[in-house]
Formats: sequence, structure tokens, C-alpha cells
Amino acid sequence: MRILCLSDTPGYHEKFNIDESVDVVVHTGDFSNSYGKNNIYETEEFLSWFNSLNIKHKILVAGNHDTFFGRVVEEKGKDGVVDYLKLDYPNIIYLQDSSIIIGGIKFYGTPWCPIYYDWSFMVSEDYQRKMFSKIPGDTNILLSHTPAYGILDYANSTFCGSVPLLERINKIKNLGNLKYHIFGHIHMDEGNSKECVGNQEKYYVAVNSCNINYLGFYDPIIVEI
Ligand SMILES: [Mn+2]
Repeated sequence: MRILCLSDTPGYHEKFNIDESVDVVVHTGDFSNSYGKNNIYETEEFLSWFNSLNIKHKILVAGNHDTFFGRVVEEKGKDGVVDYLKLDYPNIIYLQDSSIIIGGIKFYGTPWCPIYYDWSFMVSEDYQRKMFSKIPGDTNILLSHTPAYGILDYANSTFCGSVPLLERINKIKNLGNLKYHIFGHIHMDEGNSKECVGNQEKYYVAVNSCNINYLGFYDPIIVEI
């Protein structure tokens, strides 16, 4: 199975060359800009594009800039987004603390991240711990918006990732099921990067489709499982 990874493309999705020969495309959030928490137009433009990609399985996770989804979740919960997508974007699989099995591979997605100013899906460490504790031990591919603490998360002279997410990954990765953790959120100048950790090659995949100033666009990473 080949999986094309996108993340952090707020409004720039048309800039990317998408290899539609893959089996799955995943987007780990920040597909839109927050624009005063009323970004429905930009959200719908992205969703139309994503929904129409000629790739069999299309998985979406929200990020802190995706404030339209954030508002819907605040008002109606996750099912509000699921119901909204069903009408006009039926090909998109939305994961929020939920999973889907494709070809025997379990994907689990979660949008929550540490607090930094006032955007969506930014929650306290206690709440992160509560939500990330739900990540099942049999997850094969973990999709989150935030990195885990200390792993490809360095920006502005600090490590920006989630401590509870790191704790949860450390707890379940010894089970041997987790093959990839794919995430975005922290824009590093060097763009897309892969890192080998322990004896599991290419375990973590940081996806920053745009460079830090949104002036450069990187070829999407494709991983295989
Ligand atoms: Mn983000």
C-alpha cells in the first residue's frame, strides 16, 4: 500500500503535484487558514479539491487553523463534521479520535494539539492526555496534527510537540503494530523530513508541504506499508 502524505497546505493545495497512482492520500490538518474563525469558503474550496482527487481512499484530520471544523465540533461534536461532509464530499474519510481499516491497515486520526494562541483544537495537557489515551494499541498508522514532544518539533528555539502524545506512542509502539506516525503543524525550513528512530526505519514522518513562509512547495512524501 502506498500512502501520499499532505499537511499544512492552507489554501495552497492546487500548488502540489499529486501522484494519483497511490492507494491512500492523508492530510493531517491545516488545509485552510483561520481568517477570523469564519473560513467556510476556503474550507469548501479545499474539500472540493480533496474530494475529487482520483485516489481511492482520502483521509482527513483537522488542524488548529481549520476553524470552521473547530466551530462545528464545538457546536455539534465530531458527528457534525461527519454529517456535513456526507452531503457534498462523500469520498472524504474524516478521522477525529477514530479509526478506519483499509486493506487490513488501521489508520487512527486525531486533531488535538498544545495551546498556542487562540485557534481550534488546541487543548490543555490534561485534555490531550485524555484524548491521546484513546489511541488504540493496534494502530498501524497514526495521523495527528501535532508532532510528539521532541520529535521533529523544533521551532522558535523550543520543542513544540505534545508530551501526552509522546507518552502514548512510547506506550504502544513496543506492541509492534505502529509503523508510521504522520503529522504536520510545525513548519521547519527544511521542509519534508523523515527520521529513523530506534530500529524502526522511517517511523516518524513530519509533513510540511509548504515552507515556513508558504512561498515554497515540496513534493509530497509517499510512504509504503
Ligand atoms: Mn497547525
